Amino acid sequence: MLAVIVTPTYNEKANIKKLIPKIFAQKIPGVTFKLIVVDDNSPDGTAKEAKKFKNVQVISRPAKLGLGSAYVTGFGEAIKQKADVIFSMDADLSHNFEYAKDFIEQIKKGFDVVIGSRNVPGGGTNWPISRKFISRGASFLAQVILGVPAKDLTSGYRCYKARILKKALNREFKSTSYSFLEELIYYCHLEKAKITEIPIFFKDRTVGQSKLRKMEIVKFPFTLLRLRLSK
Ligand SMILES: Nc1nc2c(ncn2[C@@H]2O[C@H](COP(=O)(O)OP(=O)(O)OP(=O)(O)O)[C@@H](O)[C@H]2O)c(=O)[nH]1
Ligand SMILES: [Mg+2]
Repeated sequence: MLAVIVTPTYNEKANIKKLIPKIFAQKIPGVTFKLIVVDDNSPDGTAKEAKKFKNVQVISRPAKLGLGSAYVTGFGEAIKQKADVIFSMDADLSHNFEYAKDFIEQIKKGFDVVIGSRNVPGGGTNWPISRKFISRGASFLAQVILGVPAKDLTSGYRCYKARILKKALNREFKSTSYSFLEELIYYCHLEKAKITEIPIFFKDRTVGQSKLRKMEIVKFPFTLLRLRLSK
């Protein structure tokens, strides 16, 4: 099984050099891992750092074009390389790749999409209560408005069967930024994907800056409604 991990980066030099060895330290019998880093010309030299490692492909884009569009680029490349399953994960060490075996276990059970969830028993974050509240609220709204049966719809840590991802990506996307993640899981759901969640502990970044803008959070409910009403 070829499992390609796609991670978008913008100014994650210090994090990426720790993340890559942690990814390749994971060994699952019968599974080959490959990593695709989609970097948006990070001024801190993230791309150059990532290129020092083997089994890592770096796609360098000319400018900061958004998280969603970085995923589209990386997923497209993974599909082209005949990946069987495709992981999405952040580069800032918030997502621990030790969970890879739990994701793969669910894929082997027959699920099409596995979400690394902070909102199921055993999962969580070390966020302050205010951010927990925003994240929970966003996931709840997404669940109610989009009708996707999962408790953590804003989580970017996921594993998809390539077949379902390819189908979902064929749809017309409205978002190029963070809400791309909700749009994608919604389209997977419309494609009748079998979706499940595994508990993950999300560790807040300790290095580098957040790229999530406040405006993105404010616009979120409207983005969901627009999505739901258009399909
Ligand atoms: N290529 C690319 N990567 C991006 C862009 N925006 C964010 N990222 C990356 O996407 C991942 C998630 O972004 P974060 O800023 O960590 O977002 P977050 O996890 O919601 O917020 P914090 O971790 O609290 O800062 C990180 O690996 C970022 O470097 C972008 O425009 N282009
Ligand atoms: Mg982060």
